[in-house]
Amino acid sequence: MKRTLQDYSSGIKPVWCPGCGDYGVLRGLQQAMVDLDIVPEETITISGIGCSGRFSHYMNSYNLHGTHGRAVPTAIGAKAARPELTVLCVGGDGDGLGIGGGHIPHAARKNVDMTYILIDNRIYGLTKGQSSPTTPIDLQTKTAPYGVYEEPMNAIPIFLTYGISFIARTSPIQMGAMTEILKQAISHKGFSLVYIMAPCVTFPVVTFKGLKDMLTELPEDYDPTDRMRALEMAYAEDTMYTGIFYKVNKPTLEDNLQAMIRKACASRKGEKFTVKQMLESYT
Ligand SMILES: Cc1ncc(C[n+]2csc(CCOP(=O)(O)OP(=O)(O)O)c2C)c(N)n1
Ligand code: SF4
Ligand SMILES: [Mg+2]
Repeated sequence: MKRTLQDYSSGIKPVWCPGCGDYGVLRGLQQAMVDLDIVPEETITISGIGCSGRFSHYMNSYNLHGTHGRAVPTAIGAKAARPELTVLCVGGDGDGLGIGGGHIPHAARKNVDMTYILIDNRIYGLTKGQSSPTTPIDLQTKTAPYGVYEEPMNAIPIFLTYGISFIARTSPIQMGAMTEILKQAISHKGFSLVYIMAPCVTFPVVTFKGLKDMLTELPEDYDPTDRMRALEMAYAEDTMYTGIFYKVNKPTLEDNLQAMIRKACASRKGEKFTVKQMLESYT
């Protein structure tokens, strides 16, 4: 029997503020899972700390609500230990670009087969409105009463130079396109990063209306294998492009680990090696 949205919901009622952009992202993700017929029992959702970090409570999957900025390395560990699982990782602009920003290039280098959903509301929502790495310059926030004086981060060019094998930007204001992108990201063999612009309505920096004016879909003839063109589009100043910026196939962490295991086994020429022997070899 075909699964429905309910099959991907934990049944816990979200505590997000009414109108929060995270509701739309959750709905789009669950719809993508219905469409792909993903098995909930073969899925793990790992999230960081933040309002976006609550995702793991609301998904019907194995779930782990980890520590601030550490969702990505936790997800890498989950995939390395259980390669058969669909691994979803969710975090905010603070979680993923601030405290946790240093983990993304390593997930990219390893090309871990997981999907990272980074929800950018340009503010620290959970902790009540401090500036984040993407808060616009001059905006007054709880931590910048005279206005933000640092330049906001433009993350898509950074992700392109990290060599992430699937990079997209989207928003719940483009629900159909966002769901389609999430489907492609989950189906991608390798590290897929879906950057989602979604408003925090309680400490608003971007609004649904503002996003409508700000976002433009990449042109139909856009070639997502052209990294230099992707950089150009990511640096566009007149609009913020959405769609799949870059997509390439390359070996994943799982491919490389399996190859390494085969190499190690061949070098031991069939010799049996117990865990006890291995532990004793370190003493
Ligand atoms: C090590 C550590 N530092 C700081 C915090 C406090 N803290 C919790 S969530 C958060 C920022 C959340 O912002 P973001 O990642 O953008 O998520 P949002 O709430 O906007 O979805 C901070 C600073 C923490 N929990 N742990
Ligand atoms: S504080 Fe902002 S991000 Fe957090 S639940 Fe409320 S609207 Fe959403
Ligand atoms: Mg945020």
